[in-house]
Amino acid sequence: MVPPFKIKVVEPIALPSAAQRREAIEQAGYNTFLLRSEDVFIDLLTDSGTSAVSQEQRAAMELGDEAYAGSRSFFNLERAVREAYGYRHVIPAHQGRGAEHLLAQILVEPGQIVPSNLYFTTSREHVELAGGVWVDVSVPEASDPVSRFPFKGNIDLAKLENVLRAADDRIAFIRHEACLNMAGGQPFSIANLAAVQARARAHGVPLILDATRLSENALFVKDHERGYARHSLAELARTIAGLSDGAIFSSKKDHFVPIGGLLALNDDEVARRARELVVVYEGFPHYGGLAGHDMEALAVGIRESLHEPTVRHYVEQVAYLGALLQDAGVPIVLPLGAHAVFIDARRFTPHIPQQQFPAQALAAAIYVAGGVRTMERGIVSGQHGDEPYDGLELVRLTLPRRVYTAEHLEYVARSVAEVYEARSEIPGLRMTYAPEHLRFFQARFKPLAPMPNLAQDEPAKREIVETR
Ligand code: P71
Repeated sequence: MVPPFKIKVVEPIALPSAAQRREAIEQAGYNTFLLRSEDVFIDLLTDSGTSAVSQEQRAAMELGDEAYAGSRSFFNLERAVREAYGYRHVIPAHQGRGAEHLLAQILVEPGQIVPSNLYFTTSREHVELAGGVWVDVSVPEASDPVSRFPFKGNIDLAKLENVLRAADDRIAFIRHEACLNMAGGQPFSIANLAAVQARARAHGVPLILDATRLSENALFVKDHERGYARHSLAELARTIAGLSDGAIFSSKKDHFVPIGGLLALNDDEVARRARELVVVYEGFPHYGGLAGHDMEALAVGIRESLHEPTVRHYVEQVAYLGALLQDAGVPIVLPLGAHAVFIDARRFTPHIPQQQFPAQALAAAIYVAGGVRTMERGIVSGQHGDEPYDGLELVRLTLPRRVYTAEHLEYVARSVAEVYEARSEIPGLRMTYAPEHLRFFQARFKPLAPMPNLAQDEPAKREIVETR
């Protein structure tokens, strides 16, 4: 699909030399989070806060009301959230995890359970810091990288019912994540969400959405769930949100803002407690850690997130990159999800045992080969303490929205294909430093054998002109 926008402001990028890349990844402890962005050519680390803002967002930012309390920009944001999703109470937060923190502090008592589809790192951490216990109730297809099931974001209703029966009065809330990040970004169906809601009601338990990437979930529903083909994304977003009691949003994704998050609720008492806590951790309830201009950009971004050509173009970009990688024989997770192509490191580097961090090693190798930054989503991110882990072992190539062109994606695919040719030479890693919380962000590694010389400066790459 031809992009439904044209580019007006650009940021120069350049490929560092092969020697610089090798030096940079070593300095970064073979952790792509620890690279400097100046050492990165194409940055597919995350779609979080990295999207391009629109001219309408920039114009709205000029009108930001920076009043500490009663900011006009807050009321604009509140109106946008109510119109798009229908929630009654809107509490801004500095980003998604700020909202997760408030929610966990309010709803989770020590020993209580949060059933959820798979996990998200920060969501789980906040539940556990509040003394809660995370229980996975995802469908089995979510953890199967070769299953073509289109709704890997669904909750397994039998698993959920078992948890609810066994622990009726110890359930804090049910968490249902849109475009399930750790599975590969695949959606839930509205039918599944409605069935989860019915069970939540029957047991008197709140159902909270992680509504991050809700707009792409709505598009997948429109395209793949029977009965919704004629619905607009706006109608679908209202329907989805209307099946829940509340939501957290990391607005840094499909709301096109560099910073921002939301806690949206229908229950008056929960919202009152959230407003009590927001002043302790985020700021006055009329800004929650955001500037007035941030809230203006977010209000506009929420409306843009329901513009079908914009969302469709993005999802098709992901599909395009996925198809290029498949053509090169690279094993990826299917079906393709919302925001990223996930390489299956177990099949890419079968010679590296999981204890030697194959996805982490592969992400480092991909950087060295072409200056492309990706993210490990395997044992480093997923293992909890000393618990055994034999889950997914993936490298995520995440697309910022409205940022890269088809040529960038073709370069990425060529670069990964080169690594695939030399895959047997990629060494495993050993971890030399592991922080206590969310270790993947800052852990450090050393290769168990020298990294192969993947970093050729092939002619196509050398043509790139240094601009600074
Ligand atoms: C992503 C991120 C950002 C991230 C966070 C933690 C580790 C690595 C990267 C953030 C999400 C998310 C979902 C479903 C809540 C958050 C937290 N994703 N829910 O995918 O995907 O939001 O980052 O705004 O605090 O790169 P926050």
